[in-house]
Amino acid sequence: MKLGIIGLEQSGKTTVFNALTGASKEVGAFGRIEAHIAVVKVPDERIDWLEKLYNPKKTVYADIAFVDIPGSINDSSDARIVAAAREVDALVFVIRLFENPNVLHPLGGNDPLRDFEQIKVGLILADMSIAEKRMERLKKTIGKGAGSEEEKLELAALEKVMEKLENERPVSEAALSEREEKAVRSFQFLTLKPHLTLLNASDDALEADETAKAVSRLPNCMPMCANIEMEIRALDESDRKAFLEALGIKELSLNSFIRNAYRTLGLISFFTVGEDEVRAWTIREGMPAVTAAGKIHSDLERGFIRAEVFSYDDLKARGSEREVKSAGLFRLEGKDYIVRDGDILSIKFSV
Ligand SMILES: Nc1nc2c(ncn2[C@@H]2O[C@H](COP(=O)(O)OP(=O)(O)OP(=O)(O)O)[C@@H](O)[C@H]2O)c(=O)[nH]1
Ligand SMILES: [Mg+2]
Repeated sequence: MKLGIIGLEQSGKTTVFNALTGASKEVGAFGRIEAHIAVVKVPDERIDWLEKLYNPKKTVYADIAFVDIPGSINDSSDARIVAAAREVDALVFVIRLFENPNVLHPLGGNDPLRDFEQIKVGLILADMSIAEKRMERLKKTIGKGAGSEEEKLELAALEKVMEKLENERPVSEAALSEREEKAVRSFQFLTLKPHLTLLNASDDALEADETAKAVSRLPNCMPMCANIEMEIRALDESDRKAFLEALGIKELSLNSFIRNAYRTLGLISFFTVGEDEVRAWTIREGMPAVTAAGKIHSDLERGFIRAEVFSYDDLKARGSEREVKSAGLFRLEGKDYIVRDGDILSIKFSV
């Protein structure tokens, strides 16, 4: 899972990136167009427990890659910004609510709802520009009588997409058929991506009414105080606790952010276990076993025979695989079985 951090200029994107990942990229580097990437492990008590049970050579947690996309997504003059945003699975809007007289707000002053709308406009314009260019080419080809059936389908899909965008609506509302959706998938429209919002507030404003009001009006939003968290992340583990306590902060935002992201993006984890490796895999809810198998290796998807499944909860309650089996809680499932959160899978395949 790759999350792209976007927003207006100087809203604290790089600060949020450092705070969440523990990186130490330069902040306040206005005008520097360089994306950063960092991977964080997704904490999961279930993996901790499985590790103790199986004592594997290797334990692998699920991970999330954060991409810090510099500048403003509304700055269509820089194609690199939009290109970086296209490559992620979901977007994190960073919206400024911190007070800092030394940092100019590009739109004059703090107004989270306005900034949120502004970011959405930026995404819509970026998508329109892509769709327009492609439609022009397709129309030329088809006009000459040279268009294939696929190209005609693609054009029809893009017309649906454009109709939404022109009405300032996201591509996600275009109600494309499965074939149409496939025909335009490669454009990676930004307004098709799910998004979360992080409100970057001053440390004394986390509990303020203004903050609570903004959080309640923005979708999938949580507040954080990015520059304090960034400083705390940079401390030794032992100093960290004392600082958090002194500031009255329960925990750093990363864990609750991840929980929020899993919920909002409809993500779940399944596990593979054994003496060699205990590992968590993140997938979207509703994924059939055969596709989930493909996350592990493409051969497992191609040569899928069946999945052997039991649940983490049953294993934890019974204490061993043998007990799970003798209780009849061990199942054989086919390709179409919808994988559930906490399933422990073993894929039988032949290629
Ligand atoms: N007081 C205060 N200042 C902050 C906070 N977050 C960021 N800043 C300051 O705002 C400025 C911009 O922060 P960055 O994290 O570089 O912002 P950005 O969105 O990455 O900026 P660009 O990538 O250049 O668009 C820096 O001077 C930060 O120190 C905050 O929570 N409180
Ligand atoms: Mg930055």
